[in-house]
Amino acid sequence: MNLSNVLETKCGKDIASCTNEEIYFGLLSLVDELANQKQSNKGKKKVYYISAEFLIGKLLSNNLINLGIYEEVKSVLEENGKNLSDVEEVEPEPSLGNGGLGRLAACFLDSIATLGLNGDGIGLNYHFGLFKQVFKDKLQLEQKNEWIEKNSWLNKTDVTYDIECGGFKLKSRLYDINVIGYNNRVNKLHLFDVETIDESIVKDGSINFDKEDIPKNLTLFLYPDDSDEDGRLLRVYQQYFMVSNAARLILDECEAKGSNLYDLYDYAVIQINDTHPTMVIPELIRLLNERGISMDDAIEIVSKTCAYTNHTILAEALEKWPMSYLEKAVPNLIDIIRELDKRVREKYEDKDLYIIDEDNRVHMARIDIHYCFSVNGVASLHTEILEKNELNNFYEIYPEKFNNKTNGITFRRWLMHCNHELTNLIEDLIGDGFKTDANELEKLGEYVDNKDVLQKLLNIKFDNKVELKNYIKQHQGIEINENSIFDIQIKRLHEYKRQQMNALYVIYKYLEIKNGNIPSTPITVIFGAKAAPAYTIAKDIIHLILCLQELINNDEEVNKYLNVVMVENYNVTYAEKLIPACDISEQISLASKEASGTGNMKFMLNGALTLGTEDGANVEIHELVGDDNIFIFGKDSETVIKHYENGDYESIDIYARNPKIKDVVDFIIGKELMSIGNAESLIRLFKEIVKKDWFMALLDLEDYIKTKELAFKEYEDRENWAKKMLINISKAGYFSSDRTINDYNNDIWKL
Ligand code: 26Y
Repeated sequence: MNLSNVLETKCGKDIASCTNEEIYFGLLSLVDELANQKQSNKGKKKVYYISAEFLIGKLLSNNLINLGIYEEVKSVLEENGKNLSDVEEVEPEPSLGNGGLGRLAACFLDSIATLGLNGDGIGLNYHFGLFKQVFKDKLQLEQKNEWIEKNSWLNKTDVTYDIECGGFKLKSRLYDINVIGYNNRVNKLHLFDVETIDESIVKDGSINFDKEDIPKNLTLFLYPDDSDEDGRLLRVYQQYFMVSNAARLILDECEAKGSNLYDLYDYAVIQINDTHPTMVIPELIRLLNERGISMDDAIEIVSKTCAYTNHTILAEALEKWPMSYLEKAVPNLIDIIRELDKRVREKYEDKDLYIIDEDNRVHMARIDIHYCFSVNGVASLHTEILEKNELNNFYEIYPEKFNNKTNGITFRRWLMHCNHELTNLIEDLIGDGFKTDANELEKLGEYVDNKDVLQKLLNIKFDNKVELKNYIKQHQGIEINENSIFDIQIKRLHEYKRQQMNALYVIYKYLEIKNGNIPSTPITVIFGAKAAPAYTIAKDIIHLILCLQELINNDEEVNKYLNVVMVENYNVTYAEKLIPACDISEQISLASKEASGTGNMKFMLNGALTLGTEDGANVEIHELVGDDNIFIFGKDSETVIKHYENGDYESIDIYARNPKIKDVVDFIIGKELMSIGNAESLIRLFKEIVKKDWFMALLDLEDYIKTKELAFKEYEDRENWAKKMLINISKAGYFSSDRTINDYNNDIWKL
């Protein structure tokens, strides 16, 4: 293929005279054509990964990489005076996810296709997806995120279903996105939409709409604000719409391949991503009943087909729907849910195992655990906590169902695409085998004493910092110092992730500098996070960070040594710029609360050192790199769990007893911040920390400050630091999602 000619034909004129937008659409059509040549839906058994989120990120460059034509496209464009990264800017980022769970689903799809496995994703086609974050007056505003218009990766299919919810029928429509494996097959991401959707009911610059008009609003947003009853009810409708379509599609595909439905599990395995798709269980049972299969048989068939992944132990994230909601939204499922509950009650006395509790709420995770053949956690500590604590009563009765699958990330996006320089260096040193077998990164270990290689690593990090600096300048007008230490915390905003503790460190450092204790190397603390629209304290934390940003960056005495930046509208695209530029990766959740984390893996792979607690996959990173190549602090999960059990943690004691901590916390309501910030918000946050501190930021603050200072000190020895970077990269192979998917396949899916 002569790429230059093909592309000119696609664009309808010579490349040099095309706009970036014309080139983008030309490339898009070229990619789709190449993908369709590869299309393969072969293999008797298929995994269906059902998820409310698929945080896939921009697709152009990744698809070019996976098709093996990235370099060629890049040089053809260069020959014509065009730049691939300018073309990339044209593509809007699909807004189909919110955080780790959605990004994990996207990495998994990449690995499933790359390993040549038969597996599709199923989800919803949210028109405005997760909101776009804008900062105004140092507060987060939410706006609708219009991504579909310029994103033609979505292919309209002729698949439609009639879905019956409480009160009305909905006509669905399936859209597909090709999932192109690296040098391998093409699978599908199936996204269902409702035909009657009406984007015009959302006013410009807002995310408000008439929540009651389900046929018009069903797929407008991801997790619409659920602070009111209508919002919560809408979520139930969304979930049912997603799984009812999924169930029909799965049954149709399996029947077409020759299944008599009694052998469904020989044709399909359904991975339920958290509890959001749980209703697929009763819905499948219902559809099998409709097709003449008895209740006993249907339950058995479905239980042999479905597997559940748990992503959290946070009580508030474990979904429990009031029966009254389900009666309203999904009347067709009520009898079946009651039947599933009845069978549990007949067998067990322990009320905590019941699906319907005393308050008439339906515990979704309990449906999964009783009626799936596999229950997995997402990091070894997380699975251990599920087995020993959170789900211990279930583990006692179903020990054989429980298993661990430590999360992973796709190295195509999180190394080859986002960090070309590092990828090239690695390839020069150890060849390109690591691209398909991530464990080969271990070979880098040979170079720990090679000064030339270590210097190259530092140079690449520096170049990436310059790139990030330019990107931030261009997008937010903020100037940062490429010669400073880049300390980065990017993840959803949540108290358990403890961005507030990092903010308290910033205050500590500010006060130190004011007192004349100047750091040897300047420090730039970077945050990126969206807060759920109704999560008040999370928004207060954003406000605090934005106040600190203004105060510190404008203070001539301090800003030479310390800067704070909260990037606006943090998303996958931003992560791809931030991660390669990072020196210190902040993974500071309260031990036991972060199921795994996957950002931690991305940073490690790109040569950042982790500053973290013994939580989630940090524990496994620590084991792999050893004490010398990570900065671990804070109380461990056992201690934390005991505090919760005994109810004996009082943040006010720490505040009152430790004058340094008191000074730092008091600063939140001191004159400097109160004069530039919103008093109500700052006072509320102050009180929360002093009086409640549910996620124990003050418990670990002292150790955090000490350990962070140590990390900054070690940064000064550049060569030694580069060694640590190299060791981190060389040990990252375990966190390839190819490894994770192989484990899922060997233990659960058996494709
Ligand atoms: C109930 C509803 C509002 C809800 C919406 C989104 C509940 C949970 C979520 C998202 C959860 C999530 O992203 N969990 C993360 O999953 C990652 C992949 O397993 C983990 O690495 C990460 O620790 C966990 O917080």
